[in-house]
Formats: sequence, structure tokens, C-alpha cells
Amino acid sequence: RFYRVDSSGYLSGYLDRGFSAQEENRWNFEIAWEAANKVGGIYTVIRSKAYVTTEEMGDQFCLIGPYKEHHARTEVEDGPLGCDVLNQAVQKLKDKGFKMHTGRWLVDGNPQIILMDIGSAAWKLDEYKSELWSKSNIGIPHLDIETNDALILGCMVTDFLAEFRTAAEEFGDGIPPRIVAHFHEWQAGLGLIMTRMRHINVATLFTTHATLLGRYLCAGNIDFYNSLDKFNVDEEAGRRQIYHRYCIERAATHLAHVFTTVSDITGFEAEHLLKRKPDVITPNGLNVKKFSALHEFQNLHALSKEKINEFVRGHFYGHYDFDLDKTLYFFIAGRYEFGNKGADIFIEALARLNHYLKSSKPDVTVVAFLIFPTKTNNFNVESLRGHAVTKSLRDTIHDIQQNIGKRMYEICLSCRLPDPEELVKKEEMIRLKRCIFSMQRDGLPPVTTHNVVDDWNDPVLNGVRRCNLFNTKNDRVKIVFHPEFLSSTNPLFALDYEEFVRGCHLGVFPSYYEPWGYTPAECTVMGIPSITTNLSGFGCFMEEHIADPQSYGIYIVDRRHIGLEDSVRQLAHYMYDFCRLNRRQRIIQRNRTERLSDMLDWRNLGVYYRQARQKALHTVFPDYKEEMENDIGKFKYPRPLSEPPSPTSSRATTPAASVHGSDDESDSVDEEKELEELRANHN
Ligand code: G6P
Ligand code: 1S3
Repeated sequence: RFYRVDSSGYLSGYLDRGFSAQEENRWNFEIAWEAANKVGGIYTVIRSKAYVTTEEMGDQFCLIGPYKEHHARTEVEDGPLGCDVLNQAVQKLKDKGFKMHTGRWLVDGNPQIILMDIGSAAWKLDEYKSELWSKSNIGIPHLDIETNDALILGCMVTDFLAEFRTAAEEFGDGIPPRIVAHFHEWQAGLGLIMTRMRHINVATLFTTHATLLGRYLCAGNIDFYNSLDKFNVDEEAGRRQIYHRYCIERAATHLAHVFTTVSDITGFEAEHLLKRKPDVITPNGLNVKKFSALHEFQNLHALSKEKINEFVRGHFYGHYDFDLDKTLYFFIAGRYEFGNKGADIFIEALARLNHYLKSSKPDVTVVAFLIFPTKTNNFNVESLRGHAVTKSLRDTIHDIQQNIGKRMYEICLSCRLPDPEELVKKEEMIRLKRCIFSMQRDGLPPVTTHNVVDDWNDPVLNGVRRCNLFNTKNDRVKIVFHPEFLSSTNPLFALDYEEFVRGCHLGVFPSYYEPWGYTPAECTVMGIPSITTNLSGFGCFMEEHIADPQSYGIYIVDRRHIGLEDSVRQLAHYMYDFCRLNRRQRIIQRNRTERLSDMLDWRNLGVYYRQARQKALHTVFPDYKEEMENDIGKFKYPRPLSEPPSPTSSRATTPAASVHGSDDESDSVDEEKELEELRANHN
């Protein structure tokens, strides 16, 4: 067995780039609709995990997905695959008339990828449908294009696996091939069903990231978790016209040799809705990049925050009477599922926070960003105007500054000090006045940056209207709804998502339905504290592994055991407590949050996927010995060593400044103590 210690000091077993897999003729295929095709959260799983899987399996690992030209052109480098046996199987499919694209996905790890052109096999759709019906009694409605496409992909994958198995037998020097085909989510699940129906001798794994019914049921007004054992699943699926999809998901779940879900809570849901308990829980990780200097991420926070400051100056022009040094940036982001992602209670809690701050911390301002993509008619004029007038002011001041400098230089050369009146000319004052006039506005700073198409029915806008959060001068909580994902080409922010997160102070994700939840996990590895819930996979995972999550900057709202009103109140209190931290305390908290990154690194969490693969191999090839690795039980995060008295109302363990009780805003932290703690933890 090969173990490798990588540059950041991780001891990673089995990371021999496929050497032992080659010797054992062992292969791993991962099949997902979102392989090199960004749709949602599964893309992040596949993409971020690729590095650690190629470190383990080398070219014995290959991803398979649908060919989506737009994404493939920018994400995949065309070329033959690394092994002849793979190329041979691909050729066999090409010989049948199917279009196949092969190459390397341009992400960390550079994994091999096969992208199948669904259109090239569409002429076989009726044949595939009839095969599915005769073997499983699952019928797909003619008009459900998405499921029809999923079936075509599934059949192409099955053909490929059959061809590959035959080829791998020939190439294996007498060692029988041990193949794991790992299918993600119901769309890829059709491949699993067909593989099993056609009796192809490979070990199959099925991972569900969210159940179909769970997503639908939660979107309605339902007490989901307390009713899980009472749903009539067939009836519920039928009522929502997803019965055939539900059957596919359930069949894939039951036909898989090993079934996994991304969290315990989704496992619990699957047990009731899909009627199978997962064999392994495979929590989601991230490809964590370590900085050489421990505090580099703090500097990045300051740099990105300055870019957000610039946006805020423009957006709130004419009403910019708050101190940016005492302004905190909160945000929520994700797929626009208003209730599932907890945007409803976020807005409600912001209204309460507004009230608390007005009465007891009026010098603090919170700008809350809501980032949910929805249909818009582009940016609104008011937002663009704000940025234009601040830019014009900046340019004018820059010009005048240069002129003042030249004048000052000339006067000083004649050995005298300039009079203040000599420095700024009258016409320059007029230019400045003109800029200031153009910054006056009649209305309030807009709540949204874009013209939302269905403005009157938009749930975020309606929530904001209901709670009267209209960005008036008196409001201590300001709202910015950005109905589009961020990108560095965005004319308002000019920040990509990662930079934006780094620049914020707190991510707020009070989800009701969240199988895992990458948003708070991403905050954590960037050292940004976040609020999550005990109904999200991530929140439960943190609760399980950390003695006191809150002291590490992970606030967990209870949405399970208490009523909605109490959850809103708790959320509002968490946010208020956060507003009461001074800068030094925030810095300490960020250090602590960042310390949790190891726990979310695929180099550690990858162990669960390995376990699942081994289990599947052992089921199909009983002579294959399962080697049980330790799980990440070693990550028991204790309460932080330094536990000074807290300035906050609700908790005793929130990090406090080294000058106890001081409201000192200076940013020099008791770094030595923090570093000592950090070192102790890293060792
Ligand atoms: C980082 C930087 C400090 C900066 C601080 C601001 O820690 O290294 O130089 O003062 O961020 O923190 P704040 O929580 O006020 O944005
Ligand atoms: C799903 O994507 P979503 O945002 O629709 O899968 C993700 C990856 O496993 C998971 O993080 C998320 O909670 C699910 O909801």
C-alpha cells in the first residue's frame, strides 16, 4: 500500500495515482449529469472531488456525462484517454454510430472524461423505452424531454460499460476486471437500472444528493420532517406528476449494490421516501487550498471587503451617511428556492435585527445581500446611475488632486508655504459642487440591482415589502437583492463569488431543506463565519464533530425541535450577537473558522467514497477484501483553548478580545496566543 504525505502535511493513504488499481485491474467510473456541465450543487461535488480521486486512481478513473457543447468547449481539453482499453471501448461505441468526446476535464487533478452526445443516439429512443418498460415496467411520458435524454444517456453508458468490461478482461493478464460504476442522482440512475437489467458484471453505487419527493414536498407548506413516516409516497409523486421519475429514483436506489446519501438527514429522508437506508454516508468535501502564511486569508478578506465597500458607496449614494468601518456585510446565496433555502426567515429576522440595532447599536449598519438568480430585464437604471455618479466624483477628485500637487510643488520650489486658497481653484470647487448636486436623489436606494421580471410576485421582494425594509436613512439593516449569480465581469461588483464571500462578514443560510449545503462549507474554508441549521447536512455534520460550533463561527439555528417563531427569534439573536463583536473578536473568530477547513477537505472526507466503493466491490466480487480505513472520527474539535469572557448576550463562548470587555476596534489581535492554538490544532 502507498501512503503519501503531501505538501500541506496530510497523510493520505492509497494516493498512488492508480498504481495498485492497475495491478488489481480495478476501475472506477463516475457517471453524472453534471460532469463538466454546471447546473447545481452536484457539479461542485464532482469537480472538487476529482483531484483526490485522480490522486488515488490515476487513469483507472474516468468521469462520464452528457456532451453539452457550450460547457465542454470551455472546460474540456479534447484528446484520447490515457489507457488503450478505455479508448478501445469508446471506439466500439463510435462504430455503432454514437458520437463520443473524450479528453481531460480542466480542473484540479485533470481527470479523464467521456462526454456522450445524446442527439447521436436519439433515434434509438423508442427501442430504449420499450426495453425499459419490458424489463422494469417504468414508462416515460413522451413530453418529458429531460427524462428521455436521461434514458438515452443511461443506455449509452450501459453499452460502454459492457464493451469496457469485455476489453478489460482481454487486457487484464488473467486478472478479472473489478469495475465500480458510480451513478449520481436520479438522472444518471437510469444508467444503473439498465446496467443491472442487462446483467453487466460491475459493482454499482448510487448516491442521491436530494430526493425528488423531498424537494417537492418541502417547497409546499408542509411539516416535512415530522410527517416523513406518514406520506403516501406513490400518491404524492403522482399528484406532482413526477411518478415515473420517482420510480426511476427508487429503482436505482434498490438496484444499487451500495446506496449512499450526502448526510444523515438525507439518509433519514431516503429511508422513508425511497424505502432504503443508506449503506454509507458520503459527506461532501472541498478541495481546500492552504496558504503558505496562516493569515493570508485575513488579508484577502480586507482586500475583497474594500471592493464591496466601493459597491456600497455607489449603491447608497445620496444616503451614504453610515460609517463603512462599522458596517457588516451579511449574505445568503443559492438556488432560488425561497422557503427551502430559508430566505423567508432570513428577511423576517433581518427586520427584527433592524429594530434591535436601532434601539441599542445605532452606529452599526448591516448590509444584507440576497443572491438568488431569477428572471430579470437587466440592471436597473438607479443602480447603474449610482455607480456612474460615484465614478465621476472619484475621477474629478483624482484630477483636482493632481493639479493641487503640481501647484504645491511649484509654490514650495519658491521656498514658501502655500495658502490653502491658492491650492484649490474656484472652478475646481464648482466641479466638485456639480458632482455633489448630481449625487442628490429623490427616492431611496433601490432594494434590487436589477429589474425583476415578475416583480409583484417575487418572493424576496414581497418579503422585503412586508417587512418594510426599504433602505431608509433610519434603517440600520439595508437590503440589496442581486437576482443573478456574481461574476468578475459584473459591472456593479466586479467580483467573482469567491472574492465576494471573502469580503463578507457572515454567510446566513437558514435552510429548511438542504441535504448538504455547500454555501456554509465554502464560507468555512475561506474563514468566514456562517449561520446554518440543524436541518442541513452540513449543520448536523458540524454539530457532530465540534464540541461548540458557535465558538468556531458556525451558528446553528434550530429548525427541527422548535416552532417557526422561535427559529426566527434565534436567528435574529445570532445576527445581533455577531453585530456586537468588535473587530478584534471578528478576526479571532475568522481564525477559528478557518481552522475547521481540514475537516471539510476531500483528502479527509474522500475516505467515505473509498469505503462505499470497497463495499460495492466486495458485494460483487466476494474475494475482494474490504480494507476498513478509519473514518474521520479523529476530527473531534474541542472548545477553543482560550475562552475569555464574552461580550455577547446569549453565549459564554463567543470569542472575546484579549482586552476583556473592551470595545477596542483596533485589529491587532493577540496573535501569538491564536497562533499557538492554531499550531496545537494542526499538530
Ligand atoms: C483582516 C485584515 C485586517 C483588517 C480586518 C478587518 O483581518 O487582516 O487588517 O482590519 O480584516 O476586519 P473586519 O471584520 O472589520 O472586516
Ligand atoms: C444538492 O444541490 P441543491 O443546492 O439543489 O446537492 C448538493 C451536493 O450534494 C447539496 O450540497 C445540496 O444541499 C443539494 O441541494
